[in-house]
Amino acid sequence: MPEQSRIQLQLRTLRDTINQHNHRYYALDDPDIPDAAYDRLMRELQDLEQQYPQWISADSPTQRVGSAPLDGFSQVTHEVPMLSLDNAFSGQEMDDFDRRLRGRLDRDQPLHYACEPKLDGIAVSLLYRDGVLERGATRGDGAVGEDITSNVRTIPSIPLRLLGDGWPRVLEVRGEIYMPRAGFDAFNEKARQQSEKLFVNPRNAAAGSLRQLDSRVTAQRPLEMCCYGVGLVEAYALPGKHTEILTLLQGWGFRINSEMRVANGMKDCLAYYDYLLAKRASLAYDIDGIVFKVDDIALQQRLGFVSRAPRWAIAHKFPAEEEMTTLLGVDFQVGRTGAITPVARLEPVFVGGVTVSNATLHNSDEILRLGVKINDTVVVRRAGDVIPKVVRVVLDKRPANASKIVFPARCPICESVIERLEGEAVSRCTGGLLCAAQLKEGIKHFASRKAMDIDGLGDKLVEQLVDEGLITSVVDLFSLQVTALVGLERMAEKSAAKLIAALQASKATTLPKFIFALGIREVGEATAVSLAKHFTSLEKIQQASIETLLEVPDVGPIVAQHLHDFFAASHSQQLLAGLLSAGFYWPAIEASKVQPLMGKIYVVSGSLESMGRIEAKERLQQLGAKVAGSVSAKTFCLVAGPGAGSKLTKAQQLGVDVIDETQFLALLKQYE
Ligand code: D41
Repeated sequence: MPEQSRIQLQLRTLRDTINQHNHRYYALDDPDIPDAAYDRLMRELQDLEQQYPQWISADSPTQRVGSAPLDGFSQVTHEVPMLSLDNAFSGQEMDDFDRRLRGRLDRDQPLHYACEPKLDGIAVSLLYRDGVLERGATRGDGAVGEDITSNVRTIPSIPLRLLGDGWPRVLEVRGEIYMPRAGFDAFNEKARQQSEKLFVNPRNAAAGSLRQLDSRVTAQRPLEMCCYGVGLVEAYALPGKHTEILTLLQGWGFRINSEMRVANGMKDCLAYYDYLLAKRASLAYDIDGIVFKVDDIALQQRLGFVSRAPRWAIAHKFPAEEEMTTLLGVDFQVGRTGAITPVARLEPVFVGGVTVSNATLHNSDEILRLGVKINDTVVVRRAGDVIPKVVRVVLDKRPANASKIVFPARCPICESVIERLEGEAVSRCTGGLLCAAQLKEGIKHFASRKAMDIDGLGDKLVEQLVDEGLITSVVDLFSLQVTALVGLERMAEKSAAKLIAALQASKATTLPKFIFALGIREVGEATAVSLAKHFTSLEKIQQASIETLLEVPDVGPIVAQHLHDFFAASHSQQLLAGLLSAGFYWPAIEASKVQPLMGKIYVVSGSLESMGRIEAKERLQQLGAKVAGSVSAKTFCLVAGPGAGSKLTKAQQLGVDVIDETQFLALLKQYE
């Protein structure tokens, strides 16, 4: 094929593909590929068109951002076009942007930039005449949008009448309508209970809600609006800075983003980017980057715009939280309690800032819900530090060789039968401690920091010890000899002797840690502490009936049953006898000891100078407090060191008491 027609074909194919995605995204609120993949297609088309400007067609998707308005809403022509934003995907591209602007302005000094989180919502225009909301419209393609007045009127953060006075006769405010995450989760949860269709993400939920022809439906949706600029303004001298204009709008009753800052120069901008990227997961709403705008309006005017985007603004995109990749296969992992977790093996993909090659598929119901097959193209999501998961299948890309995922009937490790109890989502291997996988996980748990804290007994070593047949239970750990250990990978005489000393040292423990280390189902650290306090001795816990177990605070019927089953099983009795004869001991617990913080829930967050978080937690527990992992309305007090982050924000939002390290130490001292 001649070069010329090859390129034209490539252009046409790209445009067709993008148009199809546009239709699904804007019109159907049902995107089939992640935003990042879409952005890449657009970039590819833009690059190609830049090389061959003679073949740019008027109907190319690069020539309008957005899609045509739907039937049912009347059209609105924006008197001042709503521009689009250029993107930058790296610090390098940001530096290039800044250099370009300063070059154009012939300026050496740093520029002041307004920094705003880029909300992932729907851009809208609100028109006020004599202070009264007259019309709300979507951005549409920037030139023509849809009249959604009756829908925007239902949104509480949009003033129907401006506050104060002295506003321009005609004022067009522009901003983003979005659905905060909490509202989205609640909405989807309700839809799920009523077996209705779920929204893929908050952005599509916001778009779908705004596109309702019946505004009573829109009124039920938790939408918010945050403004980022003005359009048409008649007979009014606006302030000379973008940030001052937004502050003025705030005074008239609009919401502006509380994270907005002014940065002096590109270095500041990049620091702000890092700051907000770290905060991203704890924000109440989704953002997909930062918008940087030259703050000085006179400079904005000098810079002007190219095609449909201002030269003076740019969106620095965050790493995408969703990406597409191929499902290569599924492994079935066996956990400590025998729970079988299907894990997707993926073609490695960069998502949420790291390369991901495994993602959880949770359980067999989830595989059914997703309708996923091996060799499918799937969307993987990794947000914050949350473990990556497969969120949906791209059915359009299903290959001919897609094959069904078969959930095994027998344990892949020990071949015991896998069972799934009625009413439970989890399938379990019935092999118990005869299953090498459960044994390994149980030993890892026993040795872990919050349990027996055995230095030098890491996961890899536990696996070797079991695989080599050196141990068949935790009790065997305590009769290991240096001679048996030497010869294992990375195990010289010195480290073997150290490990044996650490095993020896671990025998001096506390009753709660000992109970926790046993790995009884549903018995976490907090429950172990409650049990120890209530019964004060191991014998009494072992002998307790279900009724007496239920008297313990935090112990419900399920936990009581698990405890009872555990202590009734002969292998548990052997385990306990073995550990006690190996020499485990703990200080007696005085039943009558006063517990001044009894019933109070504390949370410890951030770093403390005088002790680690684990010690801080233990000191609080000794005083009777319960220590939780996250802040909720039930939290009595948050002990916050530097870096307390989202827990601190949450505590402040909920009005929970917060104390710093000095106050914390004073509290401990008071009860010494
Ligand atoms: O938060 C946003 N999504 C946002 C979007 C923002 N904070 N600022 C924006 N500024 C502009 C310009 C500079 C063109 C006035 C925008 C958008 N535009 C925008 N939203 C959708 C298309 C363009």
